[in-house]
Amino acid sequence: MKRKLISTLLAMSMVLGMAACGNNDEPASNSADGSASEEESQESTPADDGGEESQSAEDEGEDAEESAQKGGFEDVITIVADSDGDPFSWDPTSDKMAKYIEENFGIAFQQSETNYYNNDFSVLQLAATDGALPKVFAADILYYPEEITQFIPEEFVAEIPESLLEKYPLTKALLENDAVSQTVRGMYDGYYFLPKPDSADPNIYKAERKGIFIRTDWLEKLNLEVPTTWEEFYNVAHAFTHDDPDGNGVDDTFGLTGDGMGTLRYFFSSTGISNRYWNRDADGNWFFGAMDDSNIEILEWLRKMYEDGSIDPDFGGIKWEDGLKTFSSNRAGMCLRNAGADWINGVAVKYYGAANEGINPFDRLGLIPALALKDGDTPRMDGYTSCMVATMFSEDITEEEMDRFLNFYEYLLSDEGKYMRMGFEGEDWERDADGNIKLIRDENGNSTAMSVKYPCSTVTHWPSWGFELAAYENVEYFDEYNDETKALNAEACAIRNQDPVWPEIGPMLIDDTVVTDITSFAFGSEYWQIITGTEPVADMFADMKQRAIDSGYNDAVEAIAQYAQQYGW
Ligand SMILES: [Ca+2]
Repeated sequence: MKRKLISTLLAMSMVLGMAACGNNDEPASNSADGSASEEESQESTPADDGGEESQSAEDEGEDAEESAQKGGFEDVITIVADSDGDPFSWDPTSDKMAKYIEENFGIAFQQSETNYYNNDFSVLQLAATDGALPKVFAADILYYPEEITQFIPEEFVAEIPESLLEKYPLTKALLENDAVSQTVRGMYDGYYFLPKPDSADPNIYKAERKGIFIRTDWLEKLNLEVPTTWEEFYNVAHAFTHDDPDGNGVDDTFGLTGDGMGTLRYFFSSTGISNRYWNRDADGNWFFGAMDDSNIEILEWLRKMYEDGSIDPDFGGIKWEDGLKTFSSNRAGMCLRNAGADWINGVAVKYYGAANEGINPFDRLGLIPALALKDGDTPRMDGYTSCMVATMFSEDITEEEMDRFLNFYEYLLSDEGKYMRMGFEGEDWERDADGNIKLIRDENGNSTAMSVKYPCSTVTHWPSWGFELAAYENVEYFDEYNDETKALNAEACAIRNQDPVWPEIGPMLIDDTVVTDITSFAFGSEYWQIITGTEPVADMFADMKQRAIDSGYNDAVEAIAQYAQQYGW
């Protein structure tokens, strides 16, 4: 992800309103794909708000092999492009993957100068106003809604004709299942981008990939279970702090560390409200989740934890590396962090495992994937709405070029094509008799370093950041603890996916100062002040709300209501 963005977003990570894909950081280890994005993020909700299952990946895959044309192109079209990944280079004489794409899909890609991965969005915006956009480019629409609110009405980008989409059922299904695409279609009456979600398979991560890593060996020692409610969470944190879970006779441990309120607020969706985003009540009124009084109950539990000394005193402003360091040094029993398959493996191997040699980290680590408000309630996590990258076409792309690109994109979505991001079958990976994908390793045990062996390989990344491959249980993806990682991830997803809390998409796409000005109101640090405060939680919460209203909250609500009326949200 974009390095410059990271600092900006860290500064913004506790703000209201925007998609706030902040707290972006170094990806966890990822053996098969050097460019895994780690986005604290949002992701495509099914357009129907999650009510219906979409077609399974397998079914779609079978259709795809017929829908994408492979081979039979008489010429090679060169398309200037940007994939929102490491800049690629293109040399079919030395890069087998580039050669393969030219031969089978009739495309040669040329890396654009806009190079969004390493440049500010302003470079892309300038190219847009100069009529110099690359034919294909990708950038984060939820960071930069201008891509929608400016690029589409000013006709910097081309509409994707529905007649073309008819040829590509997987691509069409992806658009139809993507809530952001559907919201934009409702606003501008057409498809103007291809979504690049974190996972091309919407059935894996229906909810945000957040988790609280927990020491299961400590739980066992104290005869406790992995907590599922806020009260149990409180009790476990208390026991980890006061009951000597490591059994050394010294009072030297505590309950919770992690990466701060920005992530913890995802767990507030136990209330049924998305704390970090805009919501609508039963009467259709818009409200920002962090303003809702239902949060008081959770803040009360956290206040008690703070008073007990069972939450890291630096939690409010902690950096994720420091939280992981504390956790890995066996001082804290729980650690809040991103927790998709990639991060589960990263925490277990790169952090906990590296600091505790000679043990299997999965003998000690479990995961709290979501919490329920009360006993008997379903644990809930925010629905995954994508910190999503949009792949767009410049207005001067020809229909033939777009068709050629869409054909390649369709192939990448197919069951065969999606494994191209792991290289080639028989060379970089192989399929065993049971259909499991295994990495082919050299005598030192190393699998293919994609960006080294195939310098063009980021051109296979348009359909997603590849998190589906990290999650699929039948795909070997990690060098260490592959099976343990996938099993724990699947267990966590099964809980989070039960009943995600879906935030509203429309307000994420608003580019209006009345709404964005209120983003300077820092709910994360306000919440931390309440947790660490001495006045009653409810009083401090009411005081916070009043100050948010004084800084323009009601105007933002009204503006959103107007946009909602205009666009039919
Ligand atoms: Ca101890």
